[in-house]
Amino acid sequence: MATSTTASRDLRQYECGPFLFSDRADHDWYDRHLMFDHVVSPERASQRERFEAVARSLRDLLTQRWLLTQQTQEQANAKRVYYLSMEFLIGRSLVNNIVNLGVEQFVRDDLTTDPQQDWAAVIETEPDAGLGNGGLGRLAACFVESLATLQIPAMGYGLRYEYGIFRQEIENGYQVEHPDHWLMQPDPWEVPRPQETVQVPVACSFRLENGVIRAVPGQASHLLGVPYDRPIVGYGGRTINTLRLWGASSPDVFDFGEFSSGDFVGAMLDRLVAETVTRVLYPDDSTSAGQALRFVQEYFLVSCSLADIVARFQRSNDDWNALPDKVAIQLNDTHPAMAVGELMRILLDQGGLGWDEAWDITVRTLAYTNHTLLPEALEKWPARMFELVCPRLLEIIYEINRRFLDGVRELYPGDNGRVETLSLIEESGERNVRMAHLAVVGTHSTNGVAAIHSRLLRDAVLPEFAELFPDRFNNKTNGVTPRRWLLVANRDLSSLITEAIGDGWITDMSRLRELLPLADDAGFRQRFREAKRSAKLRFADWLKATTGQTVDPDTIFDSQIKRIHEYKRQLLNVLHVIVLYNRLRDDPTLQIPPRTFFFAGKAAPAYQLAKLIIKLISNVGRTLDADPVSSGRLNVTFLPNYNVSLAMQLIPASEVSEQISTAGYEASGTGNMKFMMNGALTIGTRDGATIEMAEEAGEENFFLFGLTADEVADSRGWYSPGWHYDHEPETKRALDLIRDNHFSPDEPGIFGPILDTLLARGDYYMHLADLTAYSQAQQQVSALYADPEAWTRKAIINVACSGKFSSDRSIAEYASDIWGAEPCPVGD
Ligand code: 26W
Repeated sequence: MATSTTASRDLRQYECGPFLFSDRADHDWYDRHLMFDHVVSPERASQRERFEAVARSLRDLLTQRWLLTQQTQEQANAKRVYYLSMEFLIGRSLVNNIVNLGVEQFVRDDLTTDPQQDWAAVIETEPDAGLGNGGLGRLAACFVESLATLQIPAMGYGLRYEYGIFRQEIENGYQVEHPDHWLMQPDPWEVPRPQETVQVPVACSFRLENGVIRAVPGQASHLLGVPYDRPIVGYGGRTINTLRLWGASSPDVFDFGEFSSGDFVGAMLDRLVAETVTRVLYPDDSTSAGQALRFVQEYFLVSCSLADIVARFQRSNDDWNALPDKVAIQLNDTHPAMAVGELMRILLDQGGLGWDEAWDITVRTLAYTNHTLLPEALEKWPARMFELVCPRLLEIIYEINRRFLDGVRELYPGDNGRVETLSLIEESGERNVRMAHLAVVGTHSTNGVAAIHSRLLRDAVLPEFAELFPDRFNNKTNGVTPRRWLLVANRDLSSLITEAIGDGWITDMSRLRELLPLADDAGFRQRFREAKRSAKLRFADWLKATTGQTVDPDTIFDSQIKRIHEYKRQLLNVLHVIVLYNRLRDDPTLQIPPRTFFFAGKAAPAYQLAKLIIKLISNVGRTLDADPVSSGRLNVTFLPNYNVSLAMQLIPASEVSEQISTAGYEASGTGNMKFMMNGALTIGTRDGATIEMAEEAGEENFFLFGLTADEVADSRGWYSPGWHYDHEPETKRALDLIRDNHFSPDEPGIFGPILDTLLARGDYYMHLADLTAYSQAQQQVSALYADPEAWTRKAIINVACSGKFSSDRSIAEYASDIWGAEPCPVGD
């Protein structure tokens, strides 16, 4: 540890990027935080306290730059991008901020100098900010990082959930959910800004009845949105943008009347109820359950963010017509789509504009990204919820719809079917607002997240809208930030790359193509293998230390890590494992390269079948472990509590990446990209961005298999899983082994619902249709692995061709095609 007796260092000796160091910007920041923030003597401080002290020192270090960014952007009155998202799956921030600030050496020499300290353990005490479910939330986090790296004036807006995505434990093979109280200890990155609190009008009031909160009509009130700002450090530390998360509160701390009459609890109730709005993230990935609290959350995000955006705009502009030139608002899926109605409300009711002018401004300011084609995920909200909470928005939405449908009738006279299809309102049964329709009509851009997804969105899901607004539909293939997912996560590989081609790739991933010739260099291949080996060893150590699980680094590391969902087909993966197991049981001398199949992912708490799939994976793992014929040769490991930090450990260590969704159902995938840039080979279907990855690297460097999206759609009418069961002996034997309780001797029959889905209920996601092709592709994987030189060559080619999948590329495309936003460099 640095002590205050250490001679003051000349900071200019460090390459600290463009920092404005004050005279005292050295080690005693850390000492001071350690001692004074918690009033603890440094030698007795806990690892958590050490983490906080390092983090607070870094925040001190970046503060001036953060302020300078705000000043510069405001003075330039540059066009700003606002990214509205119900989810930001941030993960940990400490190491990423150190790296992006470029202050590693400074931290090592001046902050964390105590050789007695286990700094790796200190890093591990930072909780993952798990404010998201999966791909959509992680994409938002990668995007704000790229926006800052590209120096684009931008802000992320989200909710400050007190409880993030649940912590998953596995007990006897079953998922058990525990609350994730990540804010239990103060978060050193966030800056509360109570003075910038905004009011959110609500037309109802909330009551606690029998332990549940109910919205009751009448008695209009308002909620308060308190901003909590987090620095988003761009690589190089030049631009530091802001992620603003809203926490809900109520105007009155408590009712003094009730308080003095002795009803202490009643006096606190309003506040308790209000704070409930941002208490917990909905853990439902890809099904819209239609709960009232979720509706209020979405309204709350939109209302707070637009009030803030408009206030910022008005600080430097006085003409509403300039809004689309100064402000671009991106809606991350339909979750914030109420912004269409809310911006109209502001322009009409606050700005006093006429309808046509307000509408033109609204459409030109907003843009919408779709992230899924699953029908059950397309949001619809009952008109009665709008009525209750924000009736003015409903009025405006009805008026938007009336005008829109008048236009449709004019274009297609007499075509009532079309009018019904296009309407923003679903009239059959309960009246619902179709949020995707609202988003397409009320914005100037609708984009999908991979080429195939954008095509299906246009041609299969919303063809009538595409016909009306052909220019609005476009594609922006997803990307991931190479800083977190390669530079930080994989030190071995990233230093090898930098040694070979310099460090330009960190901000220009297309430069990775310079690695291509090295695929044919035996010396480089050797070093590449060593890097992978060391990542595998590191992962094994980390796993042992964190969960106690042991893994054998001499096996192939094969990973499928993502939310558990039928369309992602974790079941297909297990079925193949069972096929291999049967082969070994038939012939124990069979040569199969030993493999560890890693699974990790959370199931939505209400998604029973997904939870049963976790149980099957766990039980198969246990059975194979106990059977001498498979033990040590086929390992199946379910890693509990999948999160960003686990992904950062496992992806660099993985050799095979499983991307095996039913074609047409995975909008893009982003995990697939992370594996590719870390030198794993992909076994996958022609789905999402995997198609584009194979295009970049060449199909000969991929293991593609199975039905295409068109084939899946075409066979919907006649597909029969029973046929595969009857005609493919390995398929039959795998299913029979499950049915015969081989994997569930103590709980006979538990996997019945899985067999029913596959055989009795038509196998909607076509596992059996693809199982044979998948097994063959897996055989090619095994065969290639037996030839390390050929394997490594393909792995290097994959890394070299992964540049397209940087979120810098995605963001540059959004900026030029959708936002019309440009970098605003922050000077020294
Ligand atoms: C309202 C319930 C709900 C919640 C979340 C519906 C839908 C969602 C998301 C759209 C699910 C999601 O995360 N989609 C994923 O988005 C990623 C980023 O674009 C894609 O890479 C994934 O393919 C897509 O599944």
